[in-house]
Amino acid sequence: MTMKLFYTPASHFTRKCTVTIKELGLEARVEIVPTKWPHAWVTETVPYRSDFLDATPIARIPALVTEDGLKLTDSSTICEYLNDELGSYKLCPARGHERWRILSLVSIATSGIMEAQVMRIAELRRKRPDSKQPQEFSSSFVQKMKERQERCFSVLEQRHEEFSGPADLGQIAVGCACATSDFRFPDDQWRRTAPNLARWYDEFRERSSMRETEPAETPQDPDLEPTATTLEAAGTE
Ligand SMILES: N[C@@H](CCC(=O)N[C@@H](CS)C(=O)NCC(=O)O)C(=O)O
Repeated sequence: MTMKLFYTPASHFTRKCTVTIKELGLEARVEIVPTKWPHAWVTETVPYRSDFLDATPIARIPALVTEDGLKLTDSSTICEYLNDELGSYKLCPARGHERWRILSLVSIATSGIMEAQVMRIAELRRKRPDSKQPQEFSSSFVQKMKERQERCFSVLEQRHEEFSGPADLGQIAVGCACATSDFRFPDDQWRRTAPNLARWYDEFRERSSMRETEPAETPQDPDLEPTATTLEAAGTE
């Protein structure tokens, strides 16, 4: 049985996994299962494919079903599984200072920048179905997320010399986070905050694993727009 990775091309969390798969040469062992999301996912439980729900009760992508039937969610857990169990620790050693140094970069990129990016997008799309306001977002929340991103980019800039070695899980996560700032927030000034990091990223993005996984919009599926029944079941107003 091949592994199954539930995926959309817009998700930077999922891209961490697809870049890791390519860097480890595991493409033939993974079936990519595309998912389609209506924009309503931001505030509502939307209809999910049954195989996706079977793979993850969290209903977030990425989700990986392994060859022996383990169900893994969370991009960092999935990347560590691929590296540790199938990749002979090529992208992060099994233990010691170097492992934790690399994983500290993964956390800043994932729990810091990527989570802030997705929360900004979600907040900007917030709207109750019965609202007369075109948008209902909190400017201060959006600003808070932006400031979190800026702090993380500043720290990565201070650590830019750590990015000179061969590709590792930290570089992959940071590269995917930089890419989403360019893709979703082209007016952000992260390159000014982190000029040395930006120089590294402009080289890193030329790797075939990065070029072959460029972000694109999640396909929309009108058949997956929520119905009154699904909203009621989810307790949504
Ligand atoms: N911590 C998780 C975050 C995953 C996540 O937030 N995925 C987003 C897509 S980029 C998602 O599926 N959102 C749907 C939802 O929250 O309902 C990870 O690293 O994988």
